[in-house]
Amino acid sequence: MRFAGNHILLFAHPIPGVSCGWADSNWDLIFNEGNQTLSAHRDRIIQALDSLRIELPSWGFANTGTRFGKFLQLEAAATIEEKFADAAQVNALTGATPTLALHVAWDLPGDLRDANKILDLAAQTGVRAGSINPNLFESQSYKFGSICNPDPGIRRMAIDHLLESVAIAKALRSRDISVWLADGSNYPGTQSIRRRIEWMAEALAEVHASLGDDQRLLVEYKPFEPAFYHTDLADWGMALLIARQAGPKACVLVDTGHHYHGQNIEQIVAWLLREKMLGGFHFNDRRYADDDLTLGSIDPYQVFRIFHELLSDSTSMATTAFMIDQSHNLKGKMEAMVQTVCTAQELFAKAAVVDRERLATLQDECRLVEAEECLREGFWFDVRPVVQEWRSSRGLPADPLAALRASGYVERIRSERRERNVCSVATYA
Ligand code: PSV
Ligand code: MN
Repeated sequence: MRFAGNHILLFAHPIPGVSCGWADSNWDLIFNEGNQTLSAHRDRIIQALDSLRIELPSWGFANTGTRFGKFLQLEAAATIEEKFADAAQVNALTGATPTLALHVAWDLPGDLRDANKILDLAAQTGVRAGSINPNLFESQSYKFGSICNPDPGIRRMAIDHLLESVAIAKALRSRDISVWLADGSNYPGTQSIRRRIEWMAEALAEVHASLGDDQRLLVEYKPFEPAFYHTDLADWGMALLIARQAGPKACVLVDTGHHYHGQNIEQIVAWLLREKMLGGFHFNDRRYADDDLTLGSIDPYQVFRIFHELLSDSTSMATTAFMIDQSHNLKGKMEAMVQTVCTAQELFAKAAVVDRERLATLQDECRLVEAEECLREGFWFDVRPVVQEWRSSRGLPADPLAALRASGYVERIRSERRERNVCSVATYA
């Protein structure tokens, strides 16, 4: 077994001949206990890594930008073929990303007519279509909202797009349709918050009725942006209520970047799990607003705590979709995606280390410091050697980032896509 040096040192025998007043049998006991603990940690990590599948976003491989402009990357993907190829490369390096989330407007501009092409790409690359994301925010018609727009004609257009998205998901055998509404208003009094709730409820009920038996409607909330006064679906409470009203196949999607500062996201996760309403995550990190930074780059402890809540619920892994939602403007997109998947695996492995049975006892007995230390044991445990061992035993590169660099993949796609990318800035993704 290969464990990090620091853990072995913790349980090392004393230097022979140097007496510290302890019998050798005491050291043996500690040494054996230490080894047992390490072996339990290792088993938990291996099991956890086997169970973690992370979905990549097609838009994460494309040139995207801020509202101030784009900084182009010459290797960025522009076609759906390129997005699948890039996703397949990440999957080959990490072994953990078998699906690709698709945004209908960017990836299936021909709607259902493009489904066969996607199925062919999935067969060629080994990466399946993942969640289907309708686009209710880019059309000029949606200036005052989509399914919450006061104009019934525009609401109809938005609902039809949602129904088309469900049909696309059926054709692609995708379980999840992820709905994010940019709807809202910028000034008090300019829209009826209450009537818009009713329009939203009507629309989502109609869309829910069209879902297949195995399909789900994931409802994503966001407190602000693009709307700056009120957002129709602003937080997890609103998302929970509207999803409940839509029907039993609707649940909530938690985008980690979509919260006010100081909000306790793991508590939201715990509630949604209790209510059996957690459908999935959009992973990213942020310092200020919806910054699209790399998962765990700002606050890895929070991601760890979210994973700890998930692992405290025995059914969560089967029902939760783990998806990345990051558009990198400065980092290389391929590198950033591989780095994100590795970070998710490491933080998930750390959460797996927590001895939750012991933690429950300590919590019941209100042994506060011991309970906190029991949790922190996972966070501070260096999981990287076991994660590497897991990768090697599954035929994967031990260091996916180094393997990406060594593969020459980024250089190759840069030279293939360079000419086209230099002069194309038209679309968002
Ligand atoms: C909105 O900020 C969001 O999180 C939604 O999930 C969109 O589909 C995605 O970002 C687009 O980048
Ligand atoms: Mn999102």
